[in-house]
Amino acid sequence: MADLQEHFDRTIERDQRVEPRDWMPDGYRKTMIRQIAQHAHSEIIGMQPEGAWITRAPSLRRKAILLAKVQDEAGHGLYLYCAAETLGADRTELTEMLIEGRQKYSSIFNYPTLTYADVGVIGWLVDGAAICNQVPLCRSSYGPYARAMIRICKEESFHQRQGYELLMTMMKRGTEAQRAMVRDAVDRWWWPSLMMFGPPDDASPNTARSMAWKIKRHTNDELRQRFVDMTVPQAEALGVTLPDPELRWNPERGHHDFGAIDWSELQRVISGNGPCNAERMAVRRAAHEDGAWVREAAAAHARKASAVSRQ
Ligand code: FAQ
Repeated sequence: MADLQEHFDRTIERDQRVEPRDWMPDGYRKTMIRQIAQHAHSEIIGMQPEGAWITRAPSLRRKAILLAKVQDEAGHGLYLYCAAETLGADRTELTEMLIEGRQKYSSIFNYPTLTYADVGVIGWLVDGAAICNQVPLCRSSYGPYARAMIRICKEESFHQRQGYELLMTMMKRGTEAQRAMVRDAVDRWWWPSLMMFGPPDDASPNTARSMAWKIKRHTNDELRQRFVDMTVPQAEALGVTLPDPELRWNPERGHHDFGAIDWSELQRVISGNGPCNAERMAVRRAAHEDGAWVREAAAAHARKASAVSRQ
């Protein structure tokens, strides 16, 4: 046992990857399953806010782009569930935990998408925040998760660019009404995007442990700051004002200062009381129930195929 622990510690210390068949402490396995499952659930629930606009996209080109993006999110979810399975988690159980409200998904997907500008702002800010958070996770200590992140980040980067390009079009070549839609969407999504990075470091129960295990490479506040610094010049190029009067460059810190985040809002949303939590869960539950016949048919087909191969 001491040998196994020592081997694990050395793997982490040397920045090598922990692989599915390696021994790992129970706490590490539990933490990995929690984070990967929450991440997978976020991708799957995250299809809903933008998916609602597929039938109302303003052109064939926008519809094709949005369809591709939402399909990517489904792919990311499935990919991540596979990574959780390498740790011994059961995908059916994970889905049940989600639809029974026993496992979390990102707070950001509990806000409504009111206009098509929201599709652009989700791409720009939400995927932008996701990239900021996930690029360092390509070096996460658990091999299957780190490798999944590499592909996912490439696709997230396309998602971010399509959102920014959509907003650029609306701001630079659109009507005054379209510019107003963008400004309104930015006002509504800015603060929730900052909350995606999780609670502040001094109120984050998991950060210290996850940093020591190199599951997380940066703290929640470090990544939040990186996101703000990255986004401010992009907002300037777009010609939109971020809704924070305290946002300004601080030459001494070499970073932007920003206003206080309303952490009670994050708590409310995480605990199920955001604007769309009930709707998101109802849609997910209905999709699961409607899909029961597909799962049964696939299982019956697999049974038949294995009976034939045994003959
Ligand atoms: N929402 O101690 P910490 C996407 C939970 S991107 C809900 O700081 P940790 C792409 C936290 O899980 C979004 N819950 O936790 C996309 C923990 O829960 P517990 C998904 C939150 O793990 C774009 C508790 O609070 N990305 O889907 C949130 O060290 C567009 C205490 O927090 C990922 O999941 C929150 N915002 O750090 C798709 C990235 N923040 O233990 C569609 C991977 C915290 O009580 C469209 N995950 N919690 O059950 C991570 O990097 C980390 O898990 C953090 C949280 C940074 C999210």
